[in-house]
Amino acid sequence: MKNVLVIGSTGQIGSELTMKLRSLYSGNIVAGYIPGAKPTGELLESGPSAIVDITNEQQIAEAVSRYNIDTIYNLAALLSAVAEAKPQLAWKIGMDGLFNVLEVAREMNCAVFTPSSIGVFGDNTPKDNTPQDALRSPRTMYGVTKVSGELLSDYYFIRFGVDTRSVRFPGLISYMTHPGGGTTDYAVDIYYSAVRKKTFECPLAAGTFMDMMYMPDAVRAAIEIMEADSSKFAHRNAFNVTAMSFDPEIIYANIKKYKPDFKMVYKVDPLRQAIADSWPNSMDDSCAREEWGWKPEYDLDRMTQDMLEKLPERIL
Ligand code: AKB
Repeated sequence: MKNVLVIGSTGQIGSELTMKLRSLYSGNIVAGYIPGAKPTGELLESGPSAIVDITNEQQIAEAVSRYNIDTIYNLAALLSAVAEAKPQLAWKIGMDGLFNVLEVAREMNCAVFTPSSIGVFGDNTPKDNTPQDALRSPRTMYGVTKVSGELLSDYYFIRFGVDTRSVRFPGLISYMTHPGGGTTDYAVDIYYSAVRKKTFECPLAAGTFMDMMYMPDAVRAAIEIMEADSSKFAHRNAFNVTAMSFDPEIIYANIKKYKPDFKMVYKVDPLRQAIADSWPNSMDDSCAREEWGWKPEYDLDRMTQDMLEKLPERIL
C-alpha cells in the first residue's frame, strides 16, 4: 500500500483507520467523505481529503486518478438496524456503491478492502464457533448486501484479477466515533452510560451472545489483511475475525468491576433482538489465524479499562 483512498473516512472505522494509515505510510492517505460529513480537526488537517460519494463512480475515479491511489478502503454502509428501516438505500450504498468501487479498481488497478460482517450468517448456521465456510443465509438487508458483496468481490478477483480482500467484522467498540444504527451498538453505548453515571437501558436481553472487537484490533486487521502475502490465502472475501464473545450481563459485570455504582436495566428492542438472535454467538476465526496470522490483542477486561480511561476525555 502506498496511496490509499478511504471511502467513509468520518465513520466509526474510517476515522481511526485513516489516522492509523497516515501514521504508518508516507503516501497520500485520502479521507473520502460525503457532503455533510466533512472531516474535522486532526483528520482534516493531517492529510488530503476529497468528496467521494460511493454512489458516484466518476467521483471515485477522479480521486483515484488525482492521488495515484493503489488501495481503496470501502467503508460506506448502513448498519444492520438502520438498513432494516431503509432497505433500498442500504442496497444502493452497499451494492451499487461496491459495484462502482470495483469497476474503478478494475480499470485503474487498485486493491480493495470492503468489510463484511457477522451479519452474513442467519438462523440456519451453527451458532457456536460458526465455521468460516458455514452457510450464509441472512434474513436482514444488511446481511443480504454483505453476502452479495462477498460474492461480487470474489467474482472481481476470479474474473478480472482485482485484489479484493475482506474480513467479517463482529461488533466494533470504540471511544472516538459512535457507530450509529447497528445491532451491536449497545456494547458501545453501555460505556457512555457508565462514564456519564447514567442507568443504561439495554436493548438486548440477557443471554444474547455476539462476537465483539476493540477498534485498535479491527484497524490492525484491516491493515494486516491488505499487507498479507495472498499466496497463502485459501479464502479472500471474507475471513471470520473475532476477539471476544459476551452477552449484556458479562459486559455489565466487567464495567461494574471499575464502576461499582453503575446500573443497567433491560428495555428490549424487538428489531435489534431479532437481528442479534439470528447472528452467531461466537465465530471460529482459525482460517484468518492460519492464512495471514490474525491475532487479537484486546480481551474484554483490557478493552473496558481502555474505554473507561479514554472515553471521559472525549465526552465529559
Ligand atoms: C451492526 O451491528 O450492524 C454491525 C455489525 C455487526 O456488522 N456492528
